[in-house]
Amino acid sequence: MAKLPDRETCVDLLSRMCLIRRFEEEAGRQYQRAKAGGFLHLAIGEEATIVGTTSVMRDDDYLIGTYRTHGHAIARGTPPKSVMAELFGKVDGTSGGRGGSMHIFDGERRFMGGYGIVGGNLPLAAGFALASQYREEDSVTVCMFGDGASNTGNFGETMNLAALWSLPVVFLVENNLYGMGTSINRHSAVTDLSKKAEGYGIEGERIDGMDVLAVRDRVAAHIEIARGEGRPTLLEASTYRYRGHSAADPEIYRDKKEVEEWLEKDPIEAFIRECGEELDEGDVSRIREEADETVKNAVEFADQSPEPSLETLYDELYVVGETMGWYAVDERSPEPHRGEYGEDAPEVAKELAESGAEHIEPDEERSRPGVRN
Ligand SMILES: Cc1ncc(C[n+]2csc(CCOP(=O)(O)OP(=O)(O)O)c2C)c(N)n1
Ligand SMILES: [Mg+2]
Repeated sequence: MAKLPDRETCVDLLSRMCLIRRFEEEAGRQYQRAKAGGFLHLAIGEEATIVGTTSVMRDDDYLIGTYRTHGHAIARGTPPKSVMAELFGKVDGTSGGRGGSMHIFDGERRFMGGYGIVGGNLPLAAGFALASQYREEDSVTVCMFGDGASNTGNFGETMNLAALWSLPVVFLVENNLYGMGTSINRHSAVTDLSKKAEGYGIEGERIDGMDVLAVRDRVAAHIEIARGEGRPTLLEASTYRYRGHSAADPEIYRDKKEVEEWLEKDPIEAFIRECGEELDEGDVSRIREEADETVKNAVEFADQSPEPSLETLYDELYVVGETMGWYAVDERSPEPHRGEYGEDAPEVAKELAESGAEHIEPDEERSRPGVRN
């Protein structure tokens, strides 16, 4: 068992885990109230894996995750009010309200998102690590993804190149036993996921993802390998999500008994027990009250933040006006919208088109199949 750190660190770890738990509970509630749209994936139960990992990362290290990453951003230091505002689709959200729950991003804190494509973040992680190597910087990339993602082609391709090119990246699979409604026994031929490292000639290790101190201890060791020796490794954290895959999950694929068994290993309760006399009841309730307060303020902030104005609809897009114009189909009103025709396109898009990208003239565009008039 890992050694208990000093009191200040214990308070910090517990505070972050409690904050994520409260945030996620409230996000679920706000989703039921239709304040947050799109999809919503909660990480309740996975707090020790998240906080244990971020607690041993340096500020200049990169973290990249999946669509279940409200907690990852918060653990990295993103203000919960900015994350809540993103869920609400408001301008003060981390992506200006354009990404929503699955696309939290905070470049300043090197939290590189937030991706909806299962396994899509792995090659990007290798890219960050390659950039660090190329620039001769000693920052490390930590890439967190699910057990389901470990079956994707991206996983194999990325592990191979990361190993071949000695990239400073820690691949951390958050094994919560399910990919949507499919249990690991039904989706992976090898269920000890750390063994998948062997085929790429790198080290793999399985850890207890419900134990924040164990996660801290082993992630720190793996980060050290990446930073000091420039070698990638694979860590598998055994964890569990207490809620459904997303907010709309009837959970017919697992027994209530299984959930109850895992509830006994609740990472927050387990850590409070482990802290023993280091933290008394007063400390714990103060930490919980602070989390309540922060989340309450986050909801108020998100509520008050304005929605992005309609005029900004086409802002931040890479391509405006030059391709088929699917973005211009707006069910709400029939007239042409900004960006629908080539002549509205900004200069840069025209330059791109002239240098080889497809440029369709308005008349031609309208006559193409599938293009709505
Ligand atoms: C490439 C791709 N295929 C399928 C999906 C649909 N999908 C969304 S989440 C998910 C399950 C992924 O499970 P896992 O990697 O274990 O992550 P978890 O949700 O458990 O955190 C699937 C199949 C997707 N988003 N992207
Ligand atoms: Mg999973």
